[in-house]
Amino acid sequence: MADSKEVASRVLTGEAEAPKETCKGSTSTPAEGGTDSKEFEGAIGGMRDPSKINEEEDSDEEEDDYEDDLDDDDIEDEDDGEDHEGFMSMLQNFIMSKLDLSGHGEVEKVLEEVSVEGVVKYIKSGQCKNIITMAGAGISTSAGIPDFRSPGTGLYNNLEKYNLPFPEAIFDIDFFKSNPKPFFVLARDLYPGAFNPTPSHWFIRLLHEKGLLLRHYTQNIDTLEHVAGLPAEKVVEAHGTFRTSHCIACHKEYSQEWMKEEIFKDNIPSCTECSGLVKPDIVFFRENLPTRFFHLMQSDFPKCDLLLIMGTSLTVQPFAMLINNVPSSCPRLLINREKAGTVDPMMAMLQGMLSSSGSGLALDSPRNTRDVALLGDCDDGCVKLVDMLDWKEDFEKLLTSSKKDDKAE
Ligand code: CNA
Repeated sequence: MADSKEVASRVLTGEAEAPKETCKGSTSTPAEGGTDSKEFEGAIGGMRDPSKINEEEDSDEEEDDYEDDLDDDDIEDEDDGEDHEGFMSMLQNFIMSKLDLSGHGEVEKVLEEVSVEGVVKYIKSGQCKNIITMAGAGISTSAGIPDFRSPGTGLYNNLEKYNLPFPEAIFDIDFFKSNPKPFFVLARDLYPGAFNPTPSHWFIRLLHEKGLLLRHYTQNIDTLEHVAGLPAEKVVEAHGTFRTSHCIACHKEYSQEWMKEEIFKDNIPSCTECSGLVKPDIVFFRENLPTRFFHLMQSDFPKCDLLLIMGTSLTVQPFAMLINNVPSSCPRLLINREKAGTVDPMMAMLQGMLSSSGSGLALDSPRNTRDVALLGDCDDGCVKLVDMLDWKEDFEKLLTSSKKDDKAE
C-alpha cells in the first residue's frame, strides 16, 4: 500500500483525484453566488504560489524595521526549496487529513475530559508549554473594528457606507484596482493607533508572560497584538501589515508615515515614480502570503501542544487549514460566537467511525478526544479561562498597566 505522503503527493500532482471539500464554510463570495468552494483561494490572502516567493524577495531586499526586530533564529535559511517544501507539506497535511491517511489509529488522549475544564487542567498540569493562538477579526470586534459577518456591526451591514457590492470586495485585488476608494475609506476608519487592544489580546499577552506562547498567528491587520506588547517575533501577521506599502505597478516602497498622510488627506495614494496605485502591504484575496508565514508554520505547528482558535470563521485559506497541522493528539480549543471549522455532521459521523483525527474540528464527532468549543464572546471566554487558571491577579496587572500607558500618552 502506498505511503500516505506519497498518496497525498499524487493528489497534488494530479495523479489522483483530489478529495471533495467537506469542511463547512469554505470561502465564497456573494457576488459569485455564495456557493462556490474556493478552498485554495483565500479571502485576504490567496494560496501562496511558491514560485513567486523568490521574485518577491529579490525585489524586497531591504527589510523594514519590523523585520529587523525579528529573531534571526526564526528565519534561518530563506531559500526557495524550503518555501516550496513548506507549501507542499501544508497541502499534504491538509489532503491527508481529508483522506484520513494520517495512519493514526488510536490517538494518544491528552485531555482527561474533553471540556473547557479538561483544557484548563491540562494547562495547569505543566505539560502544555507550546501554545499557538490563531486569531481572526472576532478578537477585535469589541475594540470597535467590524468583522465581515457579525449581524448589526459587520461589514455586511455597512456596504453602503463603503460603497461595496459585498464585504470581501474591500480586500479583493481586482476590485481594488478598479475602485480603490472603499479600501482607503476603511483604512482611514481602521487606521492602526485608533483602537485599543481587547481583553482577548491581553490574554494572549498573558500567555506570553507565562512562557507558554509559542506563536500568535493572526489574520488581522489592525496591529492590536503589537499594541498589547507582544514581541514582534511572537506574532505572525498572516495577512500582512500596514507598516510598509508598495506601488502595485513598479513596486516602489513607501513608508507607513507616507501612507498615513495620504490616507488622512483622503487621497488615493499614487506612486511618485510611475503614478501607479500604492497599496499597504496587507494581503488581498488571491495575493501571496508573507514568506514568514510559510517558514514559521512548518516548524511551529509540529511542536504545538495546545491550539487556541479565537474569533475566526475559519473560512479563509490557507490560514484555516493550519488547524490540521498540529499533531493528531494536540487539543484544540475554539473560542468563538459560533462553531467554526467543523466538518459536516454527517461526514463527522462517518469519519468518527474511521478515525479520531478526522479533518477540521471534530466537535460533533462521537469519537472526539481533543476538540473543545467555548462558545460566546472571545473576551468573556478569555476572562473565564483567566479565572479558571487562577491568573486573575496577573491579568489585572496587565490591564492596569495598559490603562496607565493610555493616561501617560
Ligand atoms: P470573519 O470571517 O468576519 O469571522 C469572524 C468570526 O468571529 C465569526 O465567526 C464571528 O461570529 C466571530 N466573532 C465576531 N465577534 C466576536 C466576538 N466578540 N467574540 C467571539 N466571536 C466573535 O473574520 P476572519 O478573521 O475569520 O476572516 C476573514 C478575514 C477578515 C480575515 O482575512 C481578516 O483579516 C479580515 N478582517 C480583519 C479585521 C481586523 O484586522 N480586525 C477586520 C475585518 C476583517
